[in-house]
Amino acid sequence: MAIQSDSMTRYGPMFGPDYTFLGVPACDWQEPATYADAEVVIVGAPFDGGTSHRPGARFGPQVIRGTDYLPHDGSRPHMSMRVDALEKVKDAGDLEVYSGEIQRSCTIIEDAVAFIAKNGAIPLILGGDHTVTWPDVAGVAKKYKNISVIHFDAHADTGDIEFGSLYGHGQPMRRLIESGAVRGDRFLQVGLRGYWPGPDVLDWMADQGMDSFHMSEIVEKGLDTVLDRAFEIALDGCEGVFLSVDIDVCDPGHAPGTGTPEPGGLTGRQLLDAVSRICHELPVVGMDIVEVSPPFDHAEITAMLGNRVVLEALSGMARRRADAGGPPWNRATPLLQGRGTQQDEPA
Ligand SMILES: [Mn+2]
Repeated sequence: MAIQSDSMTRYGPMFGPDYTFLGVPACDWQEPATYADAEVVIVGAPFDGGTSHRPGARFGPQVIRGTDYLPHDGSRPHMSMRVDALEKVKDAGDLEVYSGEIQRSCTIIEDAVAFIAKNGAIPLILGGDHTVTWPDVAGVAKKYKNISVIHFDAHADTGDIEFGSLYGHGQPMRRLIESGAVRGDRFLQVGLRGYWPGPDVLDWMADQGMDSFHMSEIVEKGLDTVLDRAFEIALDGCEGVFLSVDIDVCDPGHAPGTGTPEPGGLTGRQLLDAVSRICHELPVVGMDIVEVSPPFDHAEITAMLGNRVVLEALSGMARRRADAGGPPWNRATPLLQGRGTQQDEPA
């Protein structure tokens, strides 16, 4: 069904007060002039109508935007990377999506994401459950013909029909491959574990040429080795990378506030490092973070991690931009090297 983009308006955060991601300037996704100077446009997709178990991710955008103890002043200089994560970021608010209408909501999200991408910004979508990655990636794929996807998750999300439906948070990756939006052999998955999906779905994934890294392989080889391999595949003949982060890739001890927690995952530290590396070393053209479910969170653990995943991604992108115009930054650079008033005073 066709939803006209002009039927949409900036809604503001759909659940809660109307504030932007840590105070960055607001923009209107339908008015490209309002984000012409931005590299990244944040947009909320507060949709959790595709959940198979615990809902609540519709409240994700609100907490990801605001869970931070520092002033929400639209500026976050990264201590070691020496760039301001928020310098070229604007926030378009939440799309008006109704969790009871899955296809209509997905169409609204895809239209907005495609429009933002075509107008030159990197869409960064705050979910919402993982259903939204189907329209997120499909929207970005309308601009870039050849994209690869790096997908952090406990679950493969490659189910075919679940609960009698083709659409839900367990199936977006299958829909993306079947529709031709992304090639199966350019689909990288990191952090899989638990007891779903079953052998028939794993057979289908193998037939598509997917590269899916189970936690046991990550533990055996090390996360950096797995990422190096994923980077090679992701860059092979691709114009850009879409990064999709399901917060349940982390162990429930690090991210309890999520709908389908699975023990034995990554640490928060590992996820932040991986996201930072990806956004610094790869041409990321779109990103989403999904499955943060505040009603199941404890002490804002998951909300804080979600906020930092976004900040580390933005810092990595800002550092990539800075590297292009000057001496590249090195992860091993000591924090205080080259700093101090004596070195910094103009001649
Ligand atoms: Mn998922």
